[in-house]
Amino acid sequence: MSELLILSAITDHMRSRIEAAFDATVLADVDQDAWLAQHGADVRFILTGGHLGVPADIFARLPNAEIISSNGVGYDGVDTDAANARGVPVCHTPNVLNQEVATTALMLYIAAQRNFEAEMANARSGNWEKSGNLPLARSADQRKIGILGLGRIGKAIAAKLAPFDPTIVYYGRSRQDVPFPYYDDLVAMARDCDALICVAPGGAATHHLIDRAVMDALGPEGVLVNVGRGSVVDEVALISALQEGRLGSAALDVFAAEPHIPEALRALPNVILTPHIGSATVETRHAMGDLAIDNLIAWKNGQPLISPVPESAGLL
Ligand code: 8YV
Repeated sequence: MSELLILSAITDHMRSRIEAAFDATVLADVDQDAWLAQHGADVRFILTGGHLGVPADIFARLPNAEIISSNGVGYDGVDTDAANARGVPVCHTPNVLNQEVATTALMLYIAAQRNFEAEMANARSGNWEKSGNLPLARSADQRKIGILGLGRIGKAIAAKLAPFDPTIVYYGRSRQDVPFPYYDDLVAMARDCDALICVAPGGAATHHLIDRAVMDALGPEGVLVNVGRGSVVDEVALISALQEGRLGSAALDVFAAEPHIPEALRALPNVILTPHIGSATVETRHAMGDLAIDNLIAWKNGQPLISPVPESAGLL
């Protein structure tokens, strides 16, 4: 008997909370096929991550699944149509990571703007003493910054940028009641901006939204920051834009086929790359894990889910 099946990596903190509340199995710890054949029908609750979701072949072997809790705000890997078709609600972990991801965006923006990685390398390598200073960087202050995806995290990014006295503008599906000018055309916004910060979710609606035209509009001095999803950026177009100097620089935390980063991208001097660390701190992963588990406990106790995804609204 195992009522909870865990598909994603969990922290020690999550493990101890789960052990106290559930009879649980981590799928990676067992012989998957044999275990699913023997215990699949016992599983009522699923814990997974937003990239992995619940693979269709596994979901099919969990006929009595009642709830999917996805540890992350983005849930593009979770097939919500398949879950809806089976009447299984999905929940995720919004809000608790807003500040952390905003900090990551800010770090990347400043690092790109101020050429921080190359400056650090110039000092550490001893080249400063031999060859002197690098060309001057561009200030991170008083820039016009476009945000793609002005949701909860996008607004936190705007707030964290405030001391840099930026002009914030945004592009998204619709105009919002916010004090920032709205663009209904991403290319036009990119043309007007010094930097574009992408915090858009993944999925079909945002796939390759940042294409060659957007990069060319951002231009040879422009900075592209991506802390949303790699799928939003046309990575092939990005590599050539950076190689050809049509785009100034990019600072990326997310990639099209994680954890793979194309060699051509890694070889470029005008990129800053981090391995999807947007929410990766002890404190924030603790809070995300708690919310993912609290949703499962609420469901088990017959209480309302704390943070269901909008697509599940019809089931609740
Ligand atoms: C994590 C994220 O990498 O929450 C998200 O959508 O992209 C990150 O916080 C991921 O969710 C961990 O499962």
